[in-house]
Amino acid sequence: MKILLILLALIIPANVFAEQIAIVPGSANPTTTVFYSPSPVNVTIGTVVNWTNIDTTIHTVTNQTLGFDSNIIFPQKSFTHLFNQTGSYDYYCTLHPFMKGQINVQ
Ligand SMILES: [Cu+2]
Repeated sequence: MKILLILLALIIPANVFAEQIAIVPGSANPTTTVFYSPSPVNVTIGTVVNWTNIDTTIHTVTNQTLGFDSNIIFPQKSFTHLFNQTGSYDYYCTLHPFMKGQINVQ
């Protein structure tokens, strides 16, 4: 049993890929050109995407088909989502609908 747990501990982190996306300062301003950075992003199945809000106001990361929804992300807080199906996922901020991003899972 101990050996099995040790093996799992060794295997699981190796299969989890992580992608970092920043919600950039000034995103609440519609004249800003970049809201989520980077975007679009291409990732492989099994990637955990982590969005961190480095702006000074609240935002969300919401999939248009409600596949995922961060709810309110306060400044300096983050939201993660595991992508385990291929597809192109558009998302936006429900508070500032002009803020749009895209994740492509291959
Ligand atoms: Cu927002």
